[in-house]
Amino acid sequence: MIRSMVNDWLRPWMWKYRLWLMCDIALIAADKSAIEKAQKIMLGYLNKRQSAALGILVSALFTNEAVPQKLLFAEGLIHQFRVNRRFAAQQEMRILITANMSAGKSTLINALIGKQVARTSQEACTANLCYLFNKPVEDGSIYLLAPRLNLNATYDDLMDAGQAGSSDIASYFRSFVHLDSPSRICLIDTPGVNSAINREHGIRTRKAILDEQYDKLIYVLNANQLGTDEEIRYLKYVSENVPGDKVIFVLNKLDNFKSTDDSIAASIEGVQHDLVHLGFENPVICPLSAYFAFLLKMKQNGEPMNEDEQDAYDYYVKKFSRPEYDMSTYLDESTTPVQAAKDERSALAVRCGLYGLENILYGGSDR
Ligand SMILES: Nc1nc2c(ncn2[C@@H]2O[C@H](COP(=O)(O)OP(=O)(O)OP(=O)(O)O)[C@@H](O)[C@H]2O)c(=O)[nH]1
Ligand SMILES: [Mg+2]
Repeated sequence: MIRSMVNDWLRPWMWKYRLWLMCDIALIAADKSAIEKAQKIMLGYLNKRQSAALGILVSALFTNEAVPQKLLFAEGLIHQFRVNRRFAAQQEMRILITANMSAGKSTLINALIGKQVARTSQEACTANLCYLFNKPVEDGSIYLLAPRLNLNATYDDLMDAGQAGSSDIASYFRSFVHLDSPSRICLIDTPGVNSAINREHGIRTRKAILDEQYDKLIYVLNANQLGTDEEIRYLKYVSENVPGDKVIFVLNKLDNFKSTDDSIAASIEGVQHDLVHLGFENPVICPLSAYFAFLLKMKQNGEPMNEDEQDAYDYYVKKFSRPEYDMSTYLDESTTPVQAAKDERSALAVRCGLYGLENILYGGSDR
């Protein structure tokens, strides 16, 4: 491409084009040695003054200093290259999410990402592993990386890919926790382990627990269905095969609790007691409503909602304004947000438990 463009004597091009081309090459290649190789090829066609300008551009890509005045026309591209480079240099944090069927794994993933990317439903469940990667910037599109590359995947594309086999998706993660720069994160969605109809699901997930590389494992417990034999069997499996300090428990669907019949505090205490009994020494338990958290992110980002979602949202806003539904009060002190929430939605994110969980996952605590 360089040769065909630079070596075109019939089409004298403006000096800016040459430098834009270099920026494009840098953004695509990303790798320093490939960029230097491209620079070397280009130098073969340039005079001294032009070569110097190209050199200034290439060094501007690899510093964090202010973009030189002469290169301001390409500032956006240079800035993007720097952001991508910083992002790529980070260590990726991998988080595997597991549970029995319908505990809310996929809903939780959608809540963490702030978009409907994972299949959620009562009937059609997650059948294969799905890897979801954070992107360095919000560019408004969701990438499907595998099984087939699609740089603007629709909801249907994502669902079809998930049915066909394991899939790789990349999307910007819209987090409530403020970070100076986005982190490299990979969430791994897994099939529910206790499907009687699809025994394969449980086998796939158990294998993933053993074979996948991950820094944290989120175990989702359905608060409306605690202590089943299947749950206890699987908890034992996790406690025997995963180091305890990697595991974070999410006690989900607490929005279904009725203050007259159920006590969130007592539930957490019971779960804590049982987990210790099953071999988890000092379990971290995050109470949550993943569904409300998901709706809240949709609202926060101005995504359209259907009538049912809007009704559910209004109902939860009211319910979670009551003190006993403030999930942050049940969290360990080290994980509660330090700063007061700056607006109503952030306050709700704290109360529904999402903020506390994001804080534990992405920073803000020692865990
Ligand atoms: N009320 C309520 N419902 C929830 C919550 N989280 C998930 N659900 C519902 O529970 C059902 C199952 O949720 P999913 O997210 O698909 O569960 P899953 O664990 O991914 O299920 P499998 O992939 O089949 O194992 C869906 O109907 C969700 O809407 C929650 O916090 N509150
Ligand atoms: Mg699922």
